[in-house]
Amino acid sequence: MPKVFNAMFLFIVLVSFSACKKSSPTPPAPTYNNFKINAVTIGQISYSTSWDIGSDPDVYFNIEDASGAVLYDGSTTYITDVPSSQLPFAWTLSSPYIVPNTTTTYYVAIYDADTPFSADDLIGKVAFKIDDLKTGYLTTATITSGTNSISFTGTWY
Ligand SMILES: [Ca+2]
Repeated sequence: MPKVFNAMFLFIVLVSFSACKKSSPTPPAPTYNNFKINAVTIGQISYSTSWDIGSDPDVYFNIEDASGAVLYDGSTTYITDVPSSQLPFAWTLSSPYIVPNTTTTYYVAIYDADTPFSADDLIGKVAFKIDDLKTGYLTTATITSGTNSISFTGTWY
């Protein structure tokens, strides 16, 4: 029965070929629900105010909400006597800051540390909203407010 044999042979060949065909795995859909900030750079601050008598400001930043509540406290890691020539100055956060809500406006608030001599001077606040980065799902942003400029880099997840 050569015809049956041929048909069976063809069948086996076809089955073998289709078994060899690899289905390309579908890559997992990227997740863009949340954002964590890994690093903040102070690009520029105002020097029109003389922040400290006889020396440059001792700079740190907080992340604050609209009411001024401190969400990320950088006051313990200020940099002493920062001249304009030392900017931009980059901080890598010891642990990434998870932005609570991508649709809420938060602030990078830049200070001159004066404690314990007097209250810290607010140099300026720069507002940001993570949803503004959603066009192109940027992971870095530079934001300027008046004479103050910051940038941050982070990760979507
Ligand atoms: Ca001061």
